[in-house]
Amino acid sequence: MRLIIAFIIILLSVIPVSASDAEDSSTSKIPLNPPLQKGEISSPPLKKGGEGGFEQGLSDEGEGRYLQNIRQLTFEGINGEAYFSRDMEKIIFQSIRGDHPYYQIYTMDSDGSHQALISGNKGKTTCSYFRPDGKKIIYASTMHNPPLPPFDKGGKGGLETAPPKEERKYQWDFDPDMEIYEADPDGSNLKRLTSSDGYDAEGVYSNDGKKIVFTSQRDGDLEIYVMNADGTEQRRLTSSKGYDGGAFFSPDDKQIVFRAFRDLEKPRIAQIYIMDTEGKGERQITSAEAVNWAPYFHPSGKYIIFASNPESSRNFDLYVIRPDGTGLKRITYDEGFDGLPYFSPDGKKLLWTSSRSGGKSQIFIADWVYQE
Ligand SMILES: [Ca+2]
Ligand SMILES: [Ca+2]
Repeated sequence: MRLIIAFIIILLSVIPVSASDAEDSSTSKIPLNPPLQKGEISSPPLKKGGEGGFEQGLSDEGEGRYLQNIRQLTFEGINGEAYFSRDMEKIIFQSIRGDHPYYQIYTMDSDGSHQALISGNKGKTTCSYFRPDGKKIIYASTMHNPPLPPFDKGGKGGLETAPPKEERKYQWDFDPDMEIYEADPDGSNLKRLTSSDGYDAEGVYSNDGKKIVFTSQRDGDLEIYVMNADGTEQRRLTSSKGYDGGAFFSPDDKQIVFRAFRDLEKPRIAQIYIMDTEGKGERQITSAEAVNWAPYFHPSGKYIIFASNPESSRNFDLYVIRPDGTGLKRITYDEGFDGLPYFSPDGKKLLWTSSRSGGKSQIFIADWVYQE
């Protein structure tokens, strides 16, 4: 799902990140298409709130139209991909912190308190999600065949398992040992739901809790699959070349919104698509030449929020668009990364991952005051 690991890998692998790239105006000024209405992008650039300003609920006038009372919920390590429980009491997310070299799954209260590791420290994990009844969670993990810890630069007995960076630069890294697990909300009672020869992750429940939509590479290409919530009846929904993933159900569970990197000639381009839950009736709803990804329906069903980087390969911001492809509006204006958005079940709050506080990505929450 919205898979921050995959995202980072995409950045490292298909988007050359270098100083010269950042300064290349030909790649940093890709216009949105259809073009934004002037009034929609004319708000002033973000004024930084100053050190720690986000705790004070400061936001710029552009963002302030839609996001109020912005607060940073995580401060330790690298954090991302956060989702509410249905009762909005809890948030589940992934983090690299402490002695854990890879992302692990944590929960916290919705005010950022009581942050707790629930995935242990075995292998890599990603893509966690609450079942709507709050009694179970899912996440993806390599725990059945965990990689050795990464090279310890301090020379304290760590093992070098990863090839040098240069060799990894253009490599897709979808760990074939990544499988989807179910657990109790405290991480106990683990049950493995997938066992395919290939990456399985990006799992989310339907709103009725009966299905899980997920991404798998079991058939060679990265495709979207659906299964019953107990792991039975796994079947494929997409069959186009390229990375189809990051799927979520619509509020009525009749549609699935996802993103796909389908243009193999232009690996920097991803688009948002909607299909029905049988994989039929697929239609593309974005068209900007950018990485349009991490889509999620507002609980009203009236619009979809997603992340895109039309101005610069490095600056992702949040946008909304209607399911018919109209009504594109920009939401965030920070110069850092803003992505992986997720609405609270009541539609009144937004969780997202941002590097706006400087440096590493963190989880942010705001009041969502958008009027469709
Ligand atoms: Ca595919
Ligand atoms: Ca941004």
